[in-house]
Amino acid sequence: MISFDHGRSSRRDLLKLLAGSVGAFAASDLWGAGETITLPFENGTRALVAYPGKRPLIVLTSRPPQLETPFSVFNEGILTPNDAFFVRYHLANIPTAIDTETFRLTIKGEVNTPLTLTLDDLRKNFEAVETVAVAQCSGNSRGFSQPRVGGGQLANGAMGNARWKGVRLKDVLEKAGVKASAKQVSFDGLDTAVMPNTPDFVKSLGLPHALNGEILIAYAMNGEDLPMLNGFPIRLVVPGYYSTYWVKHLTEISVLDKDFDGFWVKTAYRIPDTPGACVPPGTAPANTVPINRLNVRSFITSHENGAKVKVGEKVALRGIAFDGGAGIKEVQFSGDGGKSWQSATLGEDLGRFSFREWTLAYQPGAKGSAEWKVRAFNSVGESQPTEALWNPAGYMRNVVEAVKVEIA
Ligand SMILES: Nc1nc2c(c(=O)[nH]1)N[C@H]1C(S)=C(S)[C@@H](COP(=O)(O)O)O[C@H]1N2
Ligand SMILES: [Mo]
Repeated sequence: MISFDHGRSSRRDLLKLLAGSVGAFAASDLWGAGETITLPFENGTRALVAYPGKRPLIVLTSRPPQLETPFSVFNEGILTPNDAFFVRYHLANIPTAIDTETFRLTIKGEVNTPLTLTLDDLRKNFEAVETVAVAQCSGNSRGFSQPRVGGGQLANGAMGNARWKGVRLKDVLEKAGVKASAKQVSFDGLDTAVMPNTPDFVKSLGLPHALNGEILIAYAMNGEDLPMLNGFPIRLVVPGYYSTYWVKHLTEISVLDKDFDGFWVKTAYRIPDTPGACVPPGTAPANTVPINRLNVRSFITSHENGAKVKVGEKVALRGIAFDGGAGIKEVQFSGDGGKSWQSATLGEDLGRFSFREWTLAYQPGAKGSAEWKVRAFNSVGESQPTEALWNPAGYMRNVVEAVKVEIA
């Protein structure tokens, strides 16, 4: 047995263990650990705890683990380090040990040849491909919703950008031979619910999407095995789509001859079927659709609320922008709360699904409090709203953000 040790992973390890069983982290232990962080909304105080393979992250819940990335991490680089990548689960029975010899991925349903693949089969019999892509939880930034909404009260750290390596879902489905009757494809991971009546976490995609060649069955993240908490040994990567579809510990793919009607697609993770996926605050939508593509977002990462800068000195501003795959075309900065805007310089292009770095040398003109804002535009002209849009689940927040700074 080999204990799970971040960064020292090896494909030859027969059994991966999540060292120091996650179940052993009781809420009292978390608070006992001492270190906390306060997110900028009511009831925003959280413990910072280092789970196995992770540096101290913001604990939203401990069973199952839901960990948010401290925002300062996004200023470290354009790829989010594996040990800082956020963690989200729905069901408490999560895998903490995986035998890589006996692990299997099955492909069944409306296919000519059902497949049962080992991890070696995936690595040896299919072309390896890499994509840099942002995983963002549908509820990222939900804690800022006004009026407040139910669900995990997240600040802006339920997102991350990684270089994913694996095989194309398309290639695997084509090897199985998709029948003409196929309509949708569903994806199940190893985690299970505690109570028998809790629906298993299963997600689905339409067949054309599943076959578009962009979706990966990923076995590596930033050049290493996936961290256990991010889906070891394989997960789905659906570039441009909210990470609710990125099923972790993927073990079963079913090709269906009808629309999937499981709870996590039919009932949960739905957005108002309106432009901007919003409704008047406090109201319910008449019609909903499954959440899908990321909208445009941008952030200042070099400065956080309360930062102090000197008048007359050039400030090195830096941040990130991303969208659902059209690609970021322009980022603009405002030093005066949104009255005037200037273009920032875009950094290296790691592909249309990645964070895009932006930088700007900016010289504040006058002393006093200032509101710095940033907004992005993608290649099809979409941008961000100046006032926050609202929906009952607090999904898809992408308002133009403001950072309050003091210029002395
Ligand atoms: N097996 C499994 N996969 C899952 C989930 C889950 O609960 N179980 N949650 C999904 C949701 S809602 C999100 S936001 C992402 C989070 O991915 P991460 O934990 O690697 O950050 O995983 C997705 N895949
Ligand atoms: Mo999510």
